[in-house]
Amino acid sequence: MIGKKMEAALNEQIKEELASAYLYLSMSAHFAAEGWDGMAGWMRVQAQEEQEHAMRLFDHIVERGGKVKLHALPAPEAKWASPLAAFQAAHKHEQHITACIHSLVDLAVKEKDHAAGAMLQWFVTEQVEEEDHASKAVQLLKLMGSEGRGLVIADHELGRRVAEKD
Ligand code: OFO
Repeated sequence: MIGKKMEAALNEQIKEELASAYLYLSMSAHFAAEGWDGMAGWMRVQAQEEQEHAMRLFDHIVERGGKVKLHALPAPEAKWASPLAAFQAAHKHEQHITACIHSLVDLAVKEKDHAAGAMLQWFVTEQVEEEDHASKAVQLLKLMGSEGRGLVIADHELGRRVAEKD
């Protein structure tokens, strides 16, 4: 049986993951409207992964006899000054999510909740990848420049991203 504190904290994290999905969907919509199909696709794959993250937490709560409580999601931003600005925002967002996951691991230790601790280790590893993906995209956009041919090539390159299986 999951403890009340951990249940509440994981419910909060479900909200964070779904808010991440919402943010990346908004970025996808923004890029699609601007004609950057590759970057729109990258963000769409990312949004899909975030929903899967939320469901991992959802299932953990249910499997341990807890109750999932869904919270209201804030409306995400809808416009970014440039592709680089959007990917920098994505990278910053992932750093925030990493901090959330680390706090949850600390709580699992404090509460002696070994089951949650084990489940959360997957997220610790995943966040290394999440930050790396966003940071590599930022690096690519910086290298290729903010306009013209360079950006077209970067868009094509980022569009090659496909959903990963864990
Ligand atoms: Fe769920 O990792 Fe990104 O936010």
